[in-house]
Amino acid sequence: MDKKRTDKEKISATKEDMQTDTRREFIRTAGLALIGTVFGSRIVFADKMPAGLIPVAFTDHPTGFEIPGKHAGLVVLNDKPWNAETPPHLLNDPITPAHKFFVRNNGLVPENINRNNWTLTLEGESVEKPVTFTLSDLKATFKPYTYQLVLECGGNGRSEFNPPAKGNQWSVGAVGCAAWTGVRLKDVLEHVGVKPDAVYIGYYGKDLHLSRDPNKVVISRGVPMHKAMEEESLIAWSMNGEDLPLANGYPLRLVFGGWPASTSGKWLYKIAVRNKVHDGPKMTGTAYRVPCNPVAPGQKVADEDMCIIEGMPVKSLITYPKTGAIIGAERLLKVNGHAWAGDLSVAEMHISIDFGSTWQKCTLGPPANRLAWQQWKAEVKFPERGYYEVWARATDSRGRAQPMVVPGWNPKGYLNNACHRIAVKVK
Ligand SMILES: Nc1nc2c(c(=O)[nH]1)N[C@H]1C(S)=C(S)[C@@H](COP(=O)(O)O)O[C@H]1N2
Ligand SMILES: [Mo]
Repeated sequence: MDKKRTDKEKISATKEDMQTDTRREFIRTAGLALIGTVFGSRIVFADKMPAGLIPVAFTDHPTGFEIPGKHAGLVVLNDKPWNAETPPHLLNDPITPAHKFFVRNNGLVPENINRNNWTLTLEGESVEKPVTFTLSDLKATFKPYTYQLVLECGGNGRSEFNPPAKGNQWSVGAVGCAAWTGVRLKDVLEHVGVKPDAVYIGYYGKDLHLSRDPNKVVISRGVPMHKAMEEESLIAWSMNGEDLPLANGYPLRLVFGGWPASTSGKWLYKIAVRNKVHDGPKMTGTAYRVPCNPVAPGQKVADEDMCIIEGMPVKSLITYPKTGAIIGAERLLKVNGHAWAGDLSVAEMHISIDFGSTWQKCTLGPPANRLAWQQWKAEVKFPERGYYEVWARATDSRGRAQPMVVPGWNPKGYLNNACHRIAVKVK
């Protein structure tokens, strides 16, 4: 990177720029493709490489900025608002520690939070009567539950779409699975009384609009009643047995496992029970909506042909080893990671070392509870020295597998569940 660039400029240098750079670099050194080498290593299955595939060894990018209280290895995409993703090798724990949990903020973190006077109000056309709880009311009135739930940003993987989609250029790390403790939204809704015409809930959080205009709502999304009424849908005050981190919604947030994490409202102070699909900011247009039917890349899509994203698609990560691993003469590698599938579970897990020509079945564990991610592992034997990629592919309980290439283009670059790839060099 140009030494003359200021820190500010560096922050705004998006993944997009870097990828374009790496792509250009790859094309400039196109001899590589012919010789079939990467960083001095022969690409062993070069004959199996899909045309135009950029070796994953070229797509790494540096970090350099930090969010208070978060692991220094998180990749900060933006510092106003804070947006940071977790590189896959830092997601190796079965339960993601708070300091490694990704951050996606649309506005500014609220200031001067006092948990002692924090309240949550239930209101809207479809509640019997508005009710306000203090945090201690909530804890005293309802039974607490703890579930391990996957939160994944709907835009995770956005950086791979072409034509590029605007927004944070997430690679694969806008995901985590923590143990959340709170009360069931269902119990609270049943307690306050919901009218038969209730369709949706919508949340309101205390974060500030980037303009600092207190009248502007940053984001207000929600879920249909059937998701709101699931046992695992929580109003949570704790992550992994401790207070929520400030960046992740302290002191109170919603958690809807398996749905776009944008439904899991942070700094929660109000829930509206609606008699129609909630219409807060980021519920309409191209926000968290995708074409109901596939479209050609770059195509304009009419508003009525866009559908709200609900359960996230099946996906997996290789969390060990880190991409770029060098293997010795034993040519043996233990690989492991997680797999998840929105509202479903993961039925099978496979890996490939020959660009998807053949697949090897992995050992796959059960989820700790519904909507938690599952751990998988495998042992790979490489046939000879050279450059390889390990690709991981999960299949959900309905038989749908991850695509090897980026799936259906959509205007905002959501739902990229392509196979995760890591680079491996065998010495
Ligand atoms: N109040 C509020 N809630 C929010 C957001 C926000 O900007 N403000 N961002 C949403 C989005 S888009 C995502 S992906 C998740 C991210 O949760 P995390 O920061 O705890 O990882 O929070 C969601 N809840
Ligand atoms: Mo998100």
